Amino acid sequence: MIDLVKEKRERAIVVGVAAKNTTRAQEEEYLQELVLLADTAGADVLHTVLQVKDRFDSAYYIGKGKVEQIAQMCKDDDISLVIFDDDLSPAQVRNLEQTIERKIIDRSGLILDIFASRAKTNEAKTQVELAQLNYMLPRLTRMWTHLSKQYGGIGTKGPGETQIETDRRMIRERIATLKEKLERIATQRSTQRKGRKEFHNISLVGYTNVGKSTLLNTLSDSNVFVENRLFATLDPTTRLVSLDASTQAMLTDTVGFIRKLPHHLVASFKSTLEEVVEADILLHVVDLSHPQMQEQIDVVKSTIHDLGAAHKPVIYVFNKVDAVEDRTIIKNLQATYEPSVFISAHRGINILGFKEMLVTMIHSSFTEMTFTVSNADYRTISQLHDLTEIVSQTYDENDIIIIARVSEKVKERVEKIVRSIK
Ligand SMILES: Nc1nc2c(ncn2[C@@H]2O[C@H](COP(=O)(O)OP(=O)(O)OP(=O)(O)O)[C@@H](O)[C@H]2O)c(=O)[nH]1
Ligand SMILES: [Mg+2]
Repeated sequence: MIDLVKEKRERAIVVGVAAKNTTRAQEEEYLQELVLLADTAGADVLHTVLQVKDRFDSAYYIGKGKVEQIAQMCKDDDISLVIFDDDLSPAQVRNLEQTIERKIIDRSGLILDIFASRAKTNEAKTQVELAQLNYMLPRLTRMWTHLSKQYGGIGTKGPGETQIETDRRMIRERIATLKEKLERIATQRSTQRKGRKEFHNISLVGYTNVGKSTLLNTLSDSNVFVENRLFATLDPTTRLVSLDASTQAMLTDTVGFIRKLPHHLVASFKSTLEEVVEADILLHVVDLSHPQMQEQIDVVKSTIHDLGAAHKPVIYVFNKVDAVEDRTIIKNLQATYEPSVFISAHRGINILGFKEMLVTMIHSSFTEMTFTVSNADYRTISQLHDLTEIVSQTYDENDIIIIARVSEKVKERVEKIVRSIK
């Protein structure tokens, strides 16, 4: 894979259509996000083209007149790449390439490209390659291959030239191999997760760039990569976090969500995203200062729903409170989102209050139990210490009476231990 940072930056145009369900203002915001994505991928956007149209053109996505206008802009300004905000059909890509004679890429292709250049671990690389091959399969046209060779750069990384040139059967074989590999990795991951079972597992979820990794760093005093760019994090990171003197939890930071996340990517990242599904509590981190905050919340909620995790307890963590002046926003959000907390992960504002809220939520799932154990039964005593949170221990002649808080997670195991005492 090529490192984008060292590569020459491409010159690009972004194109969007405000069709029936989208207003012009909304599409303008979407295009701004697309410009950020392009920047992350290593392209400088010189022009933004927005067309208001009842529906998408089936042959060109935009009107033919606009296509010709873009072709001219490409010649005038030495543009190498044209990025479209919606997914294009293979036929649309072909038609656009023929008229514009530049590389054409859609939003999904661009996101896949960013993932390809950012993937570091074996698992992430495998997941991205699988998603890319699935995305490419219907788009394998001669023109596409020809153009990718001619221009290189964005949209041509990942599985590599040789695979693009091979026939579809070989790609399908490669897809099957990658799937098998991912299944093996998923098994390993689930074994690792079992090892963390007695801890409370908490997942950070949220739109990209809202401050999830910053929050993980603040809570765990660690140094996870943080950047003011989309998709800084791809691989899940887990840290043991102390919430108060007696409560610890495993906190997992994972990939951020975005609107129109390519479904191949979601499918490929299933094992990574399973971290979310397996968590006991979700922290839905929101960037309070973002103009599209509401839509970002909705995108994340629907992604959580798609992952089958909608039933999990959620705390809405409104971050970047330092960047917002209007306090009435906070009052309104408090009424709508419950439970919620307002913090600045970066500046460390209200982190203590947030930890208290988390501890309360964890403790609400605890039951207090009393155990009478023989003084000499070291094994049971030590097991209870490992699995529960001890409230008190009193001694009589032969026994210890232990009062402890037992979480739902370990209740079954503790009950089994108690049965073996009797
Ligand atoms: N003003 C302000 N900026 C913050 C705060 N927390 C994080 N940021 C900034 O927001 C940007 C994104 O932070 P990250 O922690 O990388 O966000 P993320 O959600 O992990 O992003 P991805 O991994 O890309 O999905 C960085 O520039 C942070 O410095 C905060 O409390 N206030
Ligand atoms: Mg991150």
